[in-house]
Amino acid sequence: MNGWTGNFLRVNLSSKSAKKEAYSEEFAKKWVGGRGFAVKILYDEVKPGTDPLGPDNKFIVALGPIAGIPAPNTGKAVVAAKSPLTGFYGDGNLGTRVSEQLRKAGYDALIVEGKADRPTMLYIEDDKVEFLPADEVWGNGTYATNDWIYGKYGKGAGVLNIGQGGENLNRYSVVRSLEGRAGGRPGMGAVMGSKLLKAVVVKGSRAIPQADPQGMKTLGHGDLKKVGQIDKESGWSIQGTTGVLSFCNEVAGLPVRNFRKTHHPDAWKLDGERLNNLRIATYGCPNCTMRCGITIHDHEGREAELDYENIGLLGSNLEIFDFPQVGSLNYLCDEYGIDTMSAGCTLSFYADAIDHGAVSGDFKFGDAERAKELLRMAAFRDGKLGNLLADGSRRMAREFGHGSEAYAMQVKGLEVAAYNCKFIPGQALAFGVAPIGAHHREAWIITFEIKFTTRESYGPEKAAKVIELQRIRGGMFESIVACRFPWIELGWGIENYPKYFNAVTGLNWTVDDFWKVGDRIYSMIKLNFLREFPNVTREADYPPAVWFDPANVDTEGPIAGKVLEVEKYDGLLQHYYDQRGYDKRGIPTKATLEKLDLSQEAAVAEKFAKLA
Ligand code: PTT
Ligand code: SF4
Repeated sequence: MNGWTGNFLRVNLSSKSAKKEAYSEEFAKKWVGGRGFAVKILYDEVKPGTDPLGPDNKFIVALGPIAGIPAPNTGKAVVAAKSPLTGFYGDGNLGTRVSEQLRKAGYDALIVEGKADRPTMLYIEDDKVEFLPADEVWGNGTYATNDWIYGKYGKGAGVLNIGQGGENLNRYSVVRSLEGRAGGRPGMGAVMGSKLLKAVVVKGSRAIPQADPQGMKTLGHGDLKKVGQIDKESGWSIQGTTGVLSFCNEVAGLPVRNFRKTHHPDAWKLDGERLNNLRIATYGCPNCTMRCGITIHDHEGREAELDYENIGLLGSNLEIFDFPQVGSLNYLCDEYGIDTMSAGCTLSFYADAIDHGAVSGDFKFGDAERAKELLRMAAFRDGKLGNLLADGSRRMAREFGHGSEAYAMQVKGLEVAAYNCKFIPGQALAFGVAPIGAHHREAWIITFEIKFTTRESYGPEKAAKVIELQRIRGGMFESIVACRFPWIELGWGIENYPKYFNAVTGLNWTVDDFWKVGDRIYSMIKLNFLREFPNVTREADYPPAVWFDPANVDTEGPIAGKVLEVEKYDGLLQHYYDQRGYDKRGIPTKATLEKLDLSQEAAVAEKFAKLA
């Protein structure tokens, strides 16, 4: 089978056993890879009701046909499991050498089952699989763990590891890579921690099977150069993702004070220009000529990497407008291996809940030193407060009561990304219907909404745009497994990706073929949600209630006097369901599932939801 290795590696930590498992070409074409493989495997193998932090959950690292092949930005991997934060399918995408090394070792996915009897590092080298003790680094943060691994295996190995957040089962702990990246926002780090799996190290020495290796080499290397050139000419990576901060502030879309405010006069202190001035080093994922990772000295003098989401949620949203202090918060999240975004939203929720009298406490917006201490408590589950913080904003709100759930900034349990949609209806929809919870990965339509249509509209064109972007971002990029930035940031043509796919697989797909795969994946995630929560339907696709609250309007600025309107949002949601072929509850109809070649899954779904 060209393009795919045709094998998964299944490892059981309880029995310390490993086996290579072949999968069919039909499976490969139906699910493509990455998120497609992960959602299907988890749906088939992890029963509803399974404890996400128990041995029966499975931790998956999944790659796609172009992952690891030298071509624009292919050094990415999907990590997935049943999420301890949201209670259903969760995943993330991070830059790592595992992408190339696991494929060279001969596998397109790693499936980790069971639970080790002691802290363990999984070492994979082609056919060799070893279960090595990791007691020496258990309790360490990700930086020291990385150094320990570097010392043993050098910098060429593919590495995934967790920090104290994952070890202590913080529900939004992430997986980290040696490249300074982090992924798996909905608690994929905690799933590793629950299995006592501290790290995965992979080395591979085989060729990845390709239909036209020479053609792909020429195409891939040439395109890497072209993308690098476009980046240089456009200057995108001078500010990287952080270039968007001043735009968000200008258009009243910045999260400030737990999303209660949408802009701030001090926001310029955290903008991309200032960050670039403070830059001490630049990092990038493997196979990338854009290199968007910008590091600065944090308040304590350590090297900290900052992206827009981290600045928005650990900075402006906490009303901390001091770059080195925001750097420190980001550093601590990376060291502990917890998600900057959920951590930022959880802390901002806590400060807001204190402000609104839902709970008493001593944390105030703007208090960077206390925020550092709270992050530590969340990572270590230190005391009652640490335990609460480690569970994320939704669980905290349920504990606090007093109506605080309305301003816990989350959807389906996953905290909202750094875009304040108080009056950006299309992006509010994008968060509402993002399949794993409020992640911006699936669709980002803010410039379309503000520049190319009207912000006031709740019309079908916005639902159509969300679907178009979900197909590209959440469908295609997450299954072929490549970074979407060349396309989204530099305008690198979407048609290039089928070209790479066809060169490695020998198939003749067009972009349209990927849309069907993307729709199939989204339906599967939806079914995955539904079988866990059969009675939670349309309301699950609503953004946080505070965005609809007239008491929460801006009193000045571009959206003064405006918030989202419930009835109109509901109409927009209906446009989305209609265009997707979902019923009024937001469930794919039988006909939709059949059209997506999911008849078998439809038959099973009939057991927990009557399909329309
Ligand atoms: C992603 C999410 C993001 S998205 C950011 S910043 W961003 C945060 N980064 C974190 C971090 O750093 N440390 C930490 N402890 N927690 C963090 N949580 C947050 O995680 C990321 C880049 C970025 S930077 C983005 S938008 C794009 N995301 C892609 C994606 O999702 N898919 C894809 N095919 N290509 C993408 N390209 C870009 O990659 P999650 P990364 Mg991460 C330090 O994982 O769970 O998906 O959440 O991915 O390798 O770090 O690169 O302004
Ligand atoms: Fe990684 Fe940034 Fe390059 Fe994408 S553009 S591959 S996130 S360094």
